[in-house]
Amino acid sequence: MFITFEGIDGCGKTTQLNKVAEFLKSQGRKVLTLREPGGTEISEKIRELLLQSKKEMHSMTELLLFEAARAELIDKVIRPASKEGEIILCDRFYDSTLAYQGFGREMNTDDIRLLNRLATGGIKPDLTFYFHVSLNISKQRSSNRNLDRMESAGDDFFLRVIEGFNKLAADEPERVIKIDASREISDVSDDVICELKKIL
Ligand code: T5A
Repeated sequence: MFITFEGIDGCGKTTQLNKVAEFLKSQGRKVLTLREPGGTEISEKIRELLLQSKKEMHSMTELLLFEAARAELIDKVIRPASKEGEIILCDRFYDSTLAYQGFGREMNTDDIRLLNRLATGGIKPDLTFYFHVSLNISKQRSSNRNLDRMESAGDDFFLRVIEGFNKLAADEPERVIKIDASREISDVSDDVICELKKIL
C-alpha cells in the first residue's frame, strides 16, 4: 500500500505521517517513510538545489527537477519496496507538483500529468490524505523558521496552491481524503487513523 500526505507548507502533514507510522508499527506492520523531493542520494541533492538555492529558477527547470527527483525515488526505493509488500508513507508526491507548479506557477496541468506519468512509470498512491488549512494557519505554523525558496513565493501563489489541492481532492474523492487540519494535532490524527482503519 502506498499512502501520500499532501497540503500546503506548515499544514501539519509531517506530524501526521509520523503518527500514522507509529500506529502502523504498533500493529506489527512493516512501514517505510519517505519524503519528496528526497529519499535517495541524488533526490536529496536535487532537494537542496530546489529549496535552498537563493538563485532565481525558471519554472520549467523547477518542474523538471521535481520530476527528476521523483523518477529516482520511484526507481531506487518505491518500486522495490512495493514488491516487498511494505506500507509506504510519502510526505508529498505528484499532487504537490500539480498544486504548486500547475496551479501555483500556472503551468499547463496536462503537461504536468504527462511528466508525472513518465517519472512514476504509472505508480499511483492508493490513498492520499490532504491536510487542509488556511494560508493564515500555514503562515503561523511556519513562522518560527527560515523560509526556503518555495516558501518565499508570496500569498497569491499559495492561495492558488490551496485552490489546486481543493480541486484535486474534489476530482478524486475515492483516493484523496480531505482532512480539516486547522484543529488540534490529536483531533486531526484521530480522523486520519479512523480513515486508515476503514481501508486496512
Ligand atoms: N514542492 C514539492 C513542489 O513545489 N512541487 C513538488 O512536486 C513537491 C514534491 C517541500 C517544498 O517543495 C514544494 C512544496 C514545499 O514548498 P516540504 O519539506 O514538504 O517542502 O516542506 P513543508 O511542506 O514546508 O513541510 P513541513 O514539514 O515544514 O510542514 P508540514 O509537514 O506541513 O508540517 P509539520 O508537521 O512539520 O508541522 C509544522 C509545524 O506546525 C506544528 C508542528 O508541531 C510544527 O511546529 N503543527 C501543528 N500546530 C498546531 N496544530 C496542528 N494540528 C499542528 N500540526 C502541526
